Amino acid sequence: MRIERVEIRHIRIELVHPFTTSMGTEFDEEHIIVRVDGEGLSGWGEVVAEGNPYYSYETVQTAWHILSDFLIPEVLGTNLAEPQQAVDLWAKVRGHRMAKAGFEAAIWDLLAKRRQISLQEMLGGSRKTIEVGVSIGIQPNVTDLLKTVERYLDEGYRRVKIKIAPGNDLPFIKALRDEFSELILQVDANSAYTLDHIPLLREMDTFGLLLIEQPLGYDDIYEHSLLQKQLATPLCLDESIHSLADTKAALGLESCRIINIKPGRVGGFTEAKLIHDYCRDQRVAVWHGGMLESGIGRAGNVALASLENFSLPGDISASRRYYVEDIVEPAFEVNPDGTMNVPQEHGIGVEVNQKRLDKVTVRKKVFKAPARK
Ligand code: OSB
Ligand code: MG
Repeated sequence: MRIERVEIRHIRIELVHPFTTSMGTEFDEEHIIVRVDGEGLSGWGEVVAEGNPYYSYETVQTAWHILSDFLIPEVLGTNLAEPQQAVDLWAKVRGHRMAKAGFEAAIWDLLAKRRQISLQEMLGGSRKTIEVGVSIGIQPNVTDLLKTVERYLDEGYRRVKIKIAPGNDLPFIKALRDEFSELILQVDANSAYTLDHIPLLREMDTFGLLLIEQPLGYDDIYEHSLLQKQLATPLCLDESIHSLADTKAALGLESCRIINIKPGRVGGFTEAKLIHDYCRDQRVAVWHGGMLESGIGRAGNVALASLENFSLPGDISASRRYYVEDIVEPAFEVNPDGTMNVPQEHGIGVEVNQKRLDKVTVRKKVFKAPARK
């Protein structure tokens, strides 16, 4: 299929609740929406780089630059039959994995629509529903946290992740354990601790947590291996894992026992699948992380999370947990049993609401292939 046109939009959507982590507080989310057109069909993807370089070095600005000046020119006007061809075309671009992933996702959607199959089928997933959880930001106090968790449990979520940081950890975890003894609970530090915190982390080890996510340096693999030896709770790496190679290093060094897969962080569905398959063969559990995506990115996450080895609930929540209005229809919902349905229509399986997309668009750029000679 010839790639005729690519459109990128910088979007900004207001969050329903501010989201506080060890990296700061977000009130809205900035991402890039990629639309790829060919043969009268449109494919959609979302670049999850944020407005600031606090989670990743990539930002909306760097991704805009890399897409405009390197990735789009490489692909525009070429004939693509497989996403792998696009991956190969921009392999010479080092890093900038979020920029690549959002573009690759749009190409997957476009090619799935041409084949008249769902993105789920094209990725190799089969489950009709996936288990989902909710990621809760640092709350002002224990009372607020308990209320927030209770509300999400009422909505059906079966697994809760709370963000932690030094000074905002043990009392919150203890209060949740006292109140909800059976709760499937995990914590995410976003690199807020060091090896000096080992005594504190060993205390955290006593609360029956499912996992502790990225306690140490955002690019570290070695020190996590030292920490893992001292804890019974599995560590899970997020920020440190950018590729299959990082995954092999982390598992080889026993730096973690669980891997968080986010297609944006690892450069797209193609690399995500390699990591998924490697972990499956090593009998290591993976789960699907989240980047507060709009429905466009969420649709891709849901399809990917339907692969067999995503055996733990993902950070994939209902549209309304994030945004007042999603930019896709239907919005994503969580079922009373804590699962989410995997769209079965062609491609991402949800429709983009153009009016709502226009409303959240900050700027837009269109690239057209030269006319065929
Ligand atoms: O560390 O998993 C993270 C959101 C933005 C950046 C990093 C992270 C997160 C989340 C949100 O935890 C998960 C979600 O999308 O529900
Ligand atoms: Mg994380």
